[in-house]
Amino acid sequence: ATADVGLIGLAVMGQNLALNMADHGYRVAVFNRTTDVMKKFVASENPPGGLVGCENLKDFVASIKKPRKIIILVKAGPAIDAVTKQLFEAGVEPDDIVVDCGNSLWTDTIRREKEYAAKCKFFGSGVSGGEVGARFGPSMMPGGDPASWKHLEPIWKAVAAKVDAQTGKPIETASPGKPVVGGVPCTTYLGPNGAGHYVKMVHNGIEYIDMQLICEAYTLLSNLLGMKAPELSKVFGTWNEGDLDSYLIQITEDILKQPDPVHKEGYLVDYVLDAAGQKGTGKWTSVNALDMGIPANSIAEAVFARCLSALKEERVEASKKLKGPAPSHSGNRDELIAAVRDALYCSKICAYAQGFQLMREAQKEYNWTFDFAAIASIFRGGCIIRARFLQKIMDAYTRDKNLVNLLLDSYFNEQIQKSQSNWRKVVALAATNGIAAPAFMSALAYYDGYRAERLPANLLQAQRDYFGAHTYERIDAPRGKAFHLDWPEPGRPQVDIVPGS
Ligand code: 2AM
Repeated sequence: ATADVGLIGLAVMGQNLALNMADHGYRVAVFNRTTDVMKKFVASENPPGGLVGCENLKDFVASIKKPRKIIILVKAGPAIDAVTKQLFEAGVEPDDIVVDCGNSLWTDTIRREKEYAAKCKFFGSGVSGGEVGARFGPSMMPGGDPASWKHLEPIWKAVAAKVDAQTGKPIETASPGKPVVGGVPCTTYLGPNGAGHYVKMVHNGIEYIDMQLICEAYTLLSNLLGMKAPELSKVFGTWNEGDLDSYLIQITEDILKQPDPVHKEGYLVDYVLDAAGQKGTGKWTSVNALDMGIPANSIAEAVFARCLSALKEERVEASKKLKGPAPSHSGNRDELIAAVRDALYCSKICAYAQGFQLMREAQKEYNWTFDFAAIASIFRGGCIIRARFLQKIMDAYTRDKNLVNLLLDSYFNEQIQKSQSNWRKVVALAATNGIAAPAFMSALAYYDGYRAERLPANLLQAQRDYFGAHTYERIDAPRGKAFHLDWPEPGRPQVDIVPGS
């Protein structure tokens, strides 16, 4: 056995992660169900640590030093179980560590760790950063048995993205065979069993809303100001130099100036069909929020926005029948651009507040102890939501590790105070001009709801008591004490009760 680590599943992510590890001097055994893919890969690449191409799982397992560290990067779902079971037949032993680096549902990871405990150490790790991230430094979100983590840690720290220790900015960038040296790695042990995959899921939920917010800024500016793609690209370019500096804003700038490869004129974005796809992590995040009763409404809104977009044919028909105002704007153009920027920033703060609130709740449910500053820290580089903003979140949780909600942090509170009138203006403009901006709107509703000392749930509780005798609590009685009124029949006169009796 000569390989330091093994990797199964040579699709894009698998190939790039294997090369990343080998760039750091690890000798990597590789296997793929379709052998040709493996052969082509091994024939075309020659990274410093070396690749050991294996045509069957027995050879693969035999080629890895013990305790074996085996990364699985196959399609999430039943394939993970299938491959894991094949590994047992191929000679994997109880001390070997099998790491699922895919986007698995965290409850599956919890189940697998238990189910396979006698046969291997099953470990889960989120990996974010797409193709380039996997190749030159992703954000890695490991969760599982702490003793196994000790074996994985050197590899994870080596391959993860690095940020500058002082500024928190991603260190750009490695090239094949020349990895980044130094810097703070974007990986940290998150907790036992499904903790890594849970955090990765919430990362993706945040990614959904981050993307949706950018799309809403884009649609507002293009509809209200008639701005075209290259002009919008410049706006995003400017935003990328300030608080909004992030990977997603940067790629938006690039996307918007991309000419269409088919037509001689025009821009690609204008030819892309407006029907969004999704693979499920945003939905899982939202379902989990509903299950736990945590208001992650903007994350869910971003998922629904994709669902609504996917009803393309239905929308085309509806657009002929359902009327609304025609968007127009007569005010100052630069002021509106600045207002949309502010709306985006405030909404983004709410989106992250929701994501972190979810993790806060989940840790109670699963007995994890999350270090939120560390989580923000590993989101600073490598992953899709990497942004200057994450440094601010890290600072907030460093100031107060028990911060109840990001909105309550002094920095974020101040940012919203500064920008909320613009945020409200933009939401109002969206409404009066008939432009759907669900993420901006729901984030504002979250903000206003969260800061409301009194919500209309008093009436709601009375309604519930009225039709279902569900009882209500009173503001002048201790919490938990239930009251019920024998409500009069609908339409009958009010029962004459003397207040206080
Ligand atoms: P393939 O090249 O043989 O299709 C992404 O789909 C990766 O997961 C690919 O490397 C694919 O292998 C692998 N994969 C998907 N389902 C699998 C399964 N049931 N067993 C093994 N590998 C699988």
